[in-house]
Amino acid sequence: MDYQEYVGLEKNAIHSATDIWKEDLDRLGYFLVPNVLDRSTITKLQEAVDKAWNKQLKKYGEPLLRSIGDYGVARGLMEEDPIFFDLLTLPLVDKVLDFTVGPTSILHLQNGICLYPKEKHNQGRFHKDFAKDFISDKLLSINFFFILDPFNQQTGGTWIIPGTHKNTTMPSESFIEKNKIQITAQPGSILIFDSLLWHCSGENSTNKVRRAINHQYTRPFIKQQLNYPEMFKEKVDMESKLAQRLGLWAIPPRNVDEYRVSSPKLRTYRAGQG
Ligand SMILES: O=C(O)CCC(=O)C(=O)O
Repeated sequence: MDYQEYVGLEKNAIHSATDIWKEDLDRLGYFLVPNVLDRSTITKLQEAVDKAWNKQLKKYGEPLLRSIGDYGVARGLMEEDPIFFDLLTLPLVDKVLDFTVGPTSILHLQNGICLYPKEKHNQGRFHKDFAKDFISDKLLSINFFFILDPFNQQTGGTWIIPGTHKNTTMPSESFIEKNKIQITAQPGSILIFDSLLWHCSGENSTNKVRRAINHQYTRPFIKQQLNYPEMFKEKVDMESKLAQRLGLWAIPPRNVDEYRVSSPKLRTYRAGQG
């Protein structure tokens, strides 16, 4: 490609596939990684999401879930099936977290999204998952959206508005209409996006459910959507990477005794977590 060069204007050099992801994430606010999960894992996850959602639908009831905008969202998935723990320790997730939010990132949420045919989903309105009125000079929060069914115009692939992670103001309706794009992707792909990016689910005009699993990771000083340390402290090895990702290394000391331990290394909010 031919273009003009200017004194003092640096070119963004690409040396690897990761550099392409970094540039896309910075300029557009997202990138898509195809073929991360194999067919048998996808099938197991589809079944596990269905089971978790149907159990929660029965437990909490449709009227409540609809009234709080939670219809079609299965929460606390790791309580429902241990298969969901595996998604936290995938090498790709580690790799991307290392160069984005950082190696001490913790899970903020893990939700199964079931987009039913012709249903108006609460996530169907444009929103940010990290809806703050400021922009940090370091990335604070990132999403990994695991795609379990085909994403296209008919099934209601996610709509995103590239570049909107850069502004604190909401885009206008005309900007949205002109610039929104719909993600098309195969099951097993992961849509990775800056949590400040405006996005929403599409409309499912097929006769089948469209499933996905949303994960959000933040720097460890940001509160989680659910108290994962409390939920899983008995279930995971405290010294494992999984424990760190669940926030078990970033718990504020409960009292002065827990703060005044003989070394910061012994604190429940461990040294070096940031
Ligand atoms: O279902 C989708 O396509 C988007 C879901 C979403 O916006 C969310 O979980 O925050």
